[in-house]
Amino acid sequence: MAAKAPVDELKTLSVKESDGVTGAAGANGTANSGAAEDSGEESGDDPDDRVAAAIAAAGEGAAKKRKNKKKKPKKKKKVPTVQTDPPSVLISQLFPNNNYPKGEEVEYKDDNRHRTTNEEKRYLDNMNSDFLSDYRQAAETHRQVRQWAQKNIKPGQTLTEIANGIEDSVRRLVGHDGLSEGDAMIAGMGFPTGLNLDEIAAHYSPNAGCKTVLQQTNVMKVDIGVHVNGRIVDSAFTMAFDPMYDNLLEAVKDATNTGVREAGIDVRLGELGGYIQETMESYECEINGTTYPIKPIRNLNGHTILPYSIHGTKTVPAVKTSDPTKMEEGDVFAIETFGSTGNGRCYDQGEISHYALCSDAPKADLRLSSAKSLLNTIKKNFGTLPFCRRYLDRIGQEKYLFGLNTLVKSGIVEDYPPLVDKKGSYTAQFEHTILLRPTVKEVISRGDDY
Ligand SMILES: [Co+2]
Repeated sequence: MAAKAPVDELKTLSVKESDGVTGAAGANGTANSGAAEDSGEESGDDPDDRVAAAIAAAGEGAAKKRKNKKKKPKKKKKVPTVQTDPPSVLISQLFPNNNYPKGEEVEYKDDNRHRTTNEEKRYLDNMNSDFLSDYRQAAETHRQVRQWAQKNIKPGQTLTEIANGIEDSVRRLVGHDGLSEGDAMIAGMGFPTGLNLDEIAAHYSPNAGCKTVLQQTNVMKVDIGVHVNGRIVDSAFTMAFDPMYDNLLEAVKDATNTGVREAGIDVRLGELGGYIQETMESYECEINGTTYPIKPIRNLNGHTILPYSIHGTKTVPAVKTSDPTKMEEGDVFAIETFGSTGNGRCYDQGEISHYALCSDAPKADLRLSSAKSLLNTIKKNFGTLPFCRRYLDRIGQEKYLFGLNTLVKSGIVEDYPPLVDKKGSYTAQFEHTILLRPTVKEVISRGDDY
C-alpha cells in the first residue's frame, strides 16, 4: 500500500509528515482453515514414516512399494512436503520449527560495515527471533501466493475472482480463515489486495458487484499484504500481457531495486528519493507508436511499517527532496515506487474500497447505533489493519455503508480512495519490504520473481 503525500507539498519538493500518510489494505474471500491437516498421530516421529511421506509427495508408485513392506499399514495422513496448486499447505508445515527461509541479506555499507560482525549488534539481532520468524513466515506466504498468482492470472478473469483467489490462498497458508471474531488479527491479510488497472495506481480493490474483467491490454498492479502477528509484509508487482509495456515495467522494477539497494541505516530519505528518481527517469517506453518518458509518481511514497499499522511515520519519496530524516536501526520500510506515462501525480477518484481504523481515533460520541456496532466489529476483526468492503461482507455484515460513512466523517475510520493518474495513461509499481536489522539489511520479500 502506498502512502499518499498531499499534492500541495509537492511544489516545495519537501515531503513531510502531515495528513498525507495513506494506508490501504484488507482482504476478502473465503478460506478454509489449515487446509493441510497433519498427522496428529505418529507420523512425525518415525523416520520411516517421514521417508514414506516424502516419497509419497514425489510419486505415488514409489510410496506404495514402501508402504507394502510395513507391518501395519495404518491409515494415516501424509505430511505434505510440497505446496499444492492452488496453494493450500500451511507454510508452518512446509517449514517446521519456525525455520522459515530468510529474505535476501545485504551487508551495510561505509560507516556501517562493521555491523555484520559487531558482537553487540549480533546480540541485539538474536533478541529478535520472534519478530524475524513472524516476518519470514509472512514473506514466504507472500512469495508462494504471488508466484501462483503470476502463473494463473489471465485476461478474461474478473478482478473479483483474482482477489478472492489470492486472499483465500494467503489465509489457507497461514491457517486462519478470519471468519471467527479476532482470527484475522492472528495472521492473514495485512491489507486489501490492490488490483489497479492502467491509470489507477493504488488502492483499488473490487467491491461486491464489480464486473471488471481483466483485458489483454491492461497493466495491472498487484499489491498484496500478508501479516503474521501484526508483522506486515507489503510487496507489489505489475503484470502486463502485451510486450509493449516492457520498458515501463522495467523502469519501475529498476527504480524500486535502486531504492532497496541504497536504503540503509543513516541514509537520508530525501537523498534516497533522488536515486530512485534518477533511475526511473532514465527510461522511456513506446506505446502504440508514441514514446513516453517514464515519470516517477511524486505523491505516492514508500513508508515505514509498524505492528498492525501499515503506514508508520516516515515516508520514502520517489523524487529528490530536502527531507533530512534518516533511516534507523530497527526500522521496517516498504520501498515502493510507481512509474507513469501520465502526469506523475495521482488524485483521489472512484468508488472507495479501502478503510482502516485510525490509531489515534478521537473519542466521538456515536449516537447512531449501527455505527457503534460496526465500530466494534471493525475493532475486533481488523484492529488498525486496513480492510475493504468485501472483508465486511464475508464476515456477515450487511447494509453497513451508512454506518461506515459515519465513522469516516467522525474521523474514527480513514478511507483510502483509489489513486489515479491522467486518464489513458499507464502506471506500474514494484514494492519490497525491508528490515533494517542491527547487523544486516534483510529484503524480506525478495523472491526469484522480483
Ligand atoms: Co506499501
